[in-house]
Formats: sequence, structure tokens, C-alpha cells
Amino acid sequence: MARILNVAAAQMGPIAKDDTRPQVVERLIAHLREAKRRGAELVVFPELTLTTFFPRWWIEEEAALDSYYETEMPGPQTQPLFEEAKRLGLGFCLGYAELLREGARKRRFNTAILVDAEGKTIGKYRKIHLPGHAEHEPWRAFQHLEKRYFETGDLGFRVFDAFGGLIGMCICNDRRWPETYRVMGLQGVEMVVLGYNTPVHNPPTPEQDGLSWRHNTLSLQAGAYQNGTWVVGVAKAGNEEGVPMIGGTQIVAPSGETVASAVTEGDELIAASCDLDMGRPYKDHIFNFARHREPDHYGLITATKGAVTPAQGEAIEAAARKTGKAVG
Ligand code: CDT
Repeated sequence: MARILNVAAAQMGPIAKDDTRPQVVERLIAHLREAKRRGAELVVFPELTLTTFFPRWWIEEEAALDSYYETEMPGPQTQPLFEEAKRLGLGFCLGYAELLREGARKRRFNTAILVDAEGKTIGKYRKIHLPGHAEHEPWRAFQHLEKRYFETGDLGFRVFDAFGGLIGMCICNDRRWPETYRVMGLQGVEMVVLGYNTPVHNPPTPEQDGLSWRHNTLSLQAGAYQNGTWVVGVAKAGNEEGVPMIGGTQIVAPSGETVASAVTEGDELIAASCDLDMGRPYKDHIFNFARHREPDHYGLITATKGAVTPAQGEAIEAAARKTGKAVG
């Protein structure tokens, strides 16, 4: 019998700086109700769903910065979302800015959680690939200060036994990196869910602006196919505080084919019935990892962060082969 997971991708239109949490949560609840009407079991919301994409601004006042983060989840303002999802019997994935206090130290993460149909948080992911910069760069039309406002995630790329399958999470820029999917692929992931905020314009590389949509789809489809997994990518889209952001929300099958996609840049829900066994033939044959991967030759992947010269590469790989680092 096919293992079907009915998933909904809940694209959000822009969220203004002055929009309140209750206003946003009301929009999320509207998505939940529409998802229920469409037979969904799991609803995926974007990255940093609860506020405008604040890393576009240089924010000096700490209280102003803190106002974009959640110190508890659910908190008083997000509780209605959890309650409505539970009432409807829906699970969801929600991205938000997380603020932790460890004694006097504040820790900040770009986080996503997986919540089951009973309202219980069963998985957490903290964004690992943080794009942008850490200092004010006034020459840019807008900032991208994720490297200032968040720490690198410390939870790894975990895969959760949930919704009748193996579900993984990542966030926005993570989707562009093959390592993200492969680490989850090596844990048998069957569906990767992710949200994103992607400005059309990236100030250092304006010549690529016209390719922003293509690079999104290319990354989602490659990650799906190369790991035999479903991938659900969900945008916060449209013109947000004067910054145009791509839509392109889509559900990608393990074949690498997009089976449902959003057509607007506003609040729009798309859904698909996903057979979690559809990845099986990919995992068993062309991407049978145990049979065909050659980790002895992938030493550079973990031995170096940046590119090295070919001569250095050869030396590092030779050293890794000698110590027999790969397992399995
Ligand atoms: N939110 C996020 O990660 N956005 C990035 C923008 C890249 S340009 C600095 C992305 O990869 O879509």
C-alpha cells in the first residue's frame, strides 16, 4: 500500500514591519483552514514566518532587535496557531527567530520546528548556512545581516520519524548546498521541508537577479532527485518593505519534477499527495548509497571549508585516505 503524506505549502505574501504577531497568526490560521479543506496533514510555513525579514536592516538598538525574536514557542501570541492546528488535526513546520537566554548571554538562532497533529513539537532545526554579512555595508540597497543576527545552528541536520515517514528540515540558504540534502539523505530522508526569504536582488551579484527563480527551482529539484526525496520549498514572497522577494513555492517529487507550484507572490496555499515510497527506486538503484558512494574520495568535503589549490587538494585527499577516515 502506498504511504501517502498530504502536504501543503503555505506561501506568505509580504509582512510589513508594523504588522503585529496576532495579524500574522491570523493569516497562518487561514492557511491551516484552507489546508484542512484540501485534505492536508502537514502544513509548511516559510522561514522567519512571524515577522518581516528584519536582517535587511542594520539595527543598533537591542530592544528593537529583540522584538523580532520569540523567547518561547508557543508563546501567548503563537498559542492560537498551535490550538487551531490541533483542533484541525494538522501538523506543521514553522520558521521563526529564536532567542535563548543562558545566564547573562543571549543566543539567537534562525529556527524551524516540526509540530505533530497533537500540538507537540517533535523536531527542531537551527539554520546552519547563514548567508550575508556581519557588519554594516551601507553601499548595499539593503542589508543581509544573518551573520550578525544569528549563530550557526548547533543541532545538525536531523531526520525525524513523523507523519508516517522520515522528515527533515532545513532553512532557505541551506537549500542551495548539496551537503544539506546529502546528510539527510544518508539518514534515509523521505521529505525535506524548508522555508525561505529570497530577495530577487543580491547586491554583490546584480547580474544574477534574473536567475533568482531558476536557482531556487534548480536547487530544490537537484536536492530531491539526488537523494530520492520529496522537497517542499515555501517562500515569503512579494514586495516586503520595498524589497522584492521571489515566490516559487513548490513541491518537488523524488524524480526531481515539480508537482505543484504557486502562481502568485501573495498568501497562497498549494498541496500535493506525496507517496513517500516514490523515492525507493532512486534509493535502491541509481542513488544506492551503500553500493555506489565512494567516501574515500570525498575527503575534501569535510577536510576544508574553502577551496584549495589542486596540489593542496591532492595532499589532503591522500592524507585522508591514509587515516581511513570514511566509515561504512
Ligand atoms: N534567507 C536567506 O537565506 N536568503 C538567501 C539570500 C541569499 S543572498 C544573501 C538565500 O539563499 O535565498
